[in-house]
Amino acid sequence: MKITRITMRHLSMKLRSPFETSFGRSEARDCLLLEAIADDLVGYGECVADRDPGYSYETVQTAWHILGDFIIPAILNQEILSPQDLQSKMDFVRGHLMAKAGLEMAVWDLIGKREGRPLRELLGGHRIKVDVGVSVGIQDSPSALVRVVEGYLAQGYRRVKIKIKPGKDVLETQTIRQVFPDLRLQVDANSAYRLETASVLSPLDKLNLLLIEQPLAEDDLWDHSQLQKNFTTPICLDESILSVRHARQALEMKSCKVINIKAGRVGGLSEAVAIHNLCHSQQVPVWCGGMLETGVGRASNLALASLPGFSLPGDISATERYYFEDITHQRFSLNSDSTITVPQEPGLGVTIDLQALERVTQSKKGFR
Ligand code: OSB
Ligand code: MG
Repeated sequence: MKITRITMRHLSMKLRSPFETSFGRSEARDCLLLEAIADDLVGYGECVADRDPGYSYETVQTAWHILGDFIIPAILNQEILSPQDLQSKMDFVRGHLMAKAGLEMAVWDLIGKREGRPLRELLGGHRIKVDVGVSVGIQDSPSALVRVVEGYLAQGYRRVKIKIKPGKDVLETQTIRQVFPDLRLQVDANSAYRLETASVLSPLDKLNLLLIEQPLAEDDLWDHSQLQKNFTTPICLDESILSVRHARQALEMKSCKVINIKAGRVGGLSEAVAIHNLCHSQQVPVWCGGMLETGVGRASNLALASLPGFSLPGDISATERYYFEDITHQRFSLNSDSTITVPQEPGLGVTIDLQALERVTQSKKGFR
């Protein structure tokens, strides 16, 4: 296929409630939406870089620059044979994996629409619904946290992740465990500790957690391997895994026992599937992480999480957990068994509410 036109938009969507992690607090979620036209088909892709460089060095503005000034000019009107072919055409750009992943998603959507097949099927997924959980931001007090978790349990979520940071970690997690003894519970530190300071987390090892996510630095595999030796609870890596090579090295070094896969973080769905395949072949559990996506990115996450190796619930929640209004006509809701149904329509399986899209568009740029 040849992509003849692309529109790139900077979106800002107000969150229903502020989301706080160890790297900061946000009231709104920014991202880029790519609209790619090939023949008479329109494909969409979400680039999950945020406004601030807190989770990753990439931001909406770096992605805007890399896509607009380098990647889009290089691929426009070129024959693109497959997502892999697109990746080889983007190879001249070092890093900037979220920018690349956003465009790759639009190409997957176009391929699915051209072939009349849902993304789930293109990726090799079989599940028609996937187990999900909710990621709960840092709250003002342990009792506030209990109330928020209670609210999500009342909505039907059966797995909860709580964000932690130094000073808001052990007491918070112990409190939740005490109030909800059987809850499937995990924590995420987003790189807030160092090997020397992570010993404060040792009481967590007695709380029957599913996993402890990304306690140490984003560029560190070695110290995670040292930390994992002191914990029975599996360490799960998020920020540290940017490629299938990192995943292989992390497993060889025993830096983790579980991997969180986000297509945006690893440069796209192709690399995400490769990491899944590696882990699946070694019986290493993986799960689908989230980046507070719009309906576009959520559809992509659901398709990815339908692959057989995704054996733990994903950070994929219902639309209403994030936004009052979304940019897709489809709103995702939680089934009574704490699952969300995977879209079945061709490509991502979502259609865009153009009026809603205009309301959240901060700026846009067209290429042809
Ligand atoms: O570390 O998993 C993370 C959101 C933004 C950036 C990083 C993370 C998160 C989440 C939210 O935990 C997961 C979701 O989309 O529900
Ligand atoms: Mg994480």
